[in-house]
Amino acid sequence: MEYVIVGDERGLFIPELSDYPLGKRLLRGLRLIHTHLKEEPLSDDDLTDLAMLRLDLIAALRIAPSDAHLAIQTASLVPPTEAKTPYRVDPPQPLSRFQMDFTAFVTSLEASLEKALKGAKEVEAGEERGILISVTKLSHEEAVDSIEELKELSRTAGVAVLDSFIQRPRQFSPRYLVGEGKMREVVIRALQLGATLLVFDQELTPTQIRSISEMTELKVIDRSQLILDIFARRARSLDGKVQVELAQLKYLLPRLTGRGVQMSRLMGGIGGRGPGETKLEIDRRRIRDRIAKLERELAELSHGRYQRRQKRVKAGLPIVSIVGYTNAGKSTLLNTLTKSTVFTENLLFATLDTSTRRLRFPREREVIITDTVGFIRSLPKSLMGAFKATLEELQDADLLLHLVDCSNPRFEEQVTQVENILEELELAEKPRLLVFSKSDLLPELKGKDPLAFMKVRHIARRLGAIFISARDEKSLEPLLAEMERRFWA
Ligand SMILES: Nc1nc2c(ncn2[C@@H]2O[C@H](COP(=O)(O)OP(=O)(O)OP(=O)(O)O)[C@@H](O)[C@H]2O)c(=O)[nH]1
Ligand SMILES: [Mg+2]
Repeated sequence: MEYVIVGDERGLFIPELSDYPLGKRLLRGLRLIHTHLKEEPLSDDDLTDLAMLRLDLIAALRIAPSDAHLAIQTASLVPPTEAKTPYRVDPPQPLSRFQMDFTAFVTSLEASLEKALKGAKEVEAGEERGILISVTKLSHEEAVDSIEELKELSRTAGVAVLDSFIQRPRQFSPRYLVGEGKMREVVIRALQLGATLLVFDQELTPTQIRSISEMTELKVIDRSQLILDIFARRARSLDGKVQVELAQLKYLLPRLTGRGVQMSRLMGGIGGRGPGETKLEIDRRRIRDRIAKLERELAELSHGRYQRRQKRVKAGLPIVSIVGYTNAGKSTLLNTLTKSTVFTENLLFATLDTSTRRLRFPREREVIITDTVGFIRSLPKSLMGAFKATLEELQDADLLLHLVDCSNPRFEEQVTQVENILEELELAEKPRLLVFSKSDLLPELKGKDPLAFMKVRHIARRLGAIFISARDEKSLEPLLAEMERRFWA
């Protein structure tokens, strides 16, 4: 007997079961046995508790007022493949005849739940398992696009995606974004699939984070936190680290409720990264102090950055900056152009720090070329603020190369997003060259989806884009010729 709970005729209040954390286990390790006074069967609330708390078993003892006999009714969870509902409800029977070898029962239930999971998705040990949720008024197509990108972000952050839901409610709920019933459904499904994490495609308000985390022990994060988490993993330079920690703390501050559990869940980020375990106990004031300190550090760092910029400007060489959506191939282009080895990867946000190289043209001509952090839709405001310093370098550019991965099915939307962000950064007036890269993938696209291929060609012509393949030096000639023409013709 672990807990004795006294309820009233309306129901029970089940305490936080923090001694029995679910973590990656599929069942709680607890049975709930309770009384029903009016001979009523297991209620919807009972079954919701069973599913939300992942109890091993729920039982109602029914006292019939007419006679003194006790009846018992039990219900337990079932593997997701077996039925529509996540549970099985047994018929009531007299307690005197009730027999159950519970150990055998729960062992076999656990085994069948495990088995159903294994069949569904290979997940590496230790990996976070996420359910993605988009609650939006966008069209279905746009919502799918956005959640596809969220999948990419999850992959980059090392989260295995188990399932995704798109909800398009007529009205947003201020508490849960969707209605409470729907939210419960999603949580139950998540638990059924053995998820450890809910990832929302929309930015959650502090209230929403709080009420959703109160409903479930699953970690709850949103798109912005996911991006911040990726940045935190990838920051290498001191500059980058300071900027990311600053953005994380600023994001966190209004979302702290003062409750230890929640705070640790928020601070933990994915797999407990983020600002770090040791800081879990710090309160708001200390976070504010930390923010102030980081801001001072950043100001000092920006002095160094300013001097480097001055040097570059003084050199009097034209400055070309490569901008574009994340994963467009910006770093690859810089590498091929200047035979360098900036880190590239087929994941989002491979680059966080600016790299600068010299690019030689014939006749002793030179330009300075810089590669920087990629853009993405719904870039968190706090991150944008934090990276203002890095992005400021774009102000010095004489020419922006807007690089587009034209093999990406969402390239058109990505062009628009980049244009919008450039506008926000007040860079819309800068001379620009639109460059469609990864053109080596187009023949394959033409075979697979001729219509999509024609669309790429059509849009490139309409916008006056130059085709290149950043991996293939030869293909860069038209681009180099155009740059020469812009600077020296
Ligand atoms: N097929 C093909 N792949 C490319 C080309 N250019 C880049 N890639 C690949 O695309 C992926 C992303 O390249 P990166 O150069 O890291 O892209 P980026 O724009 O710097 O990305 P972030 O720094 O993450 O914003 C890598 O796997 C590259 O190898 C190309 O022209 N053709
Ligand atoms: Mg890069």
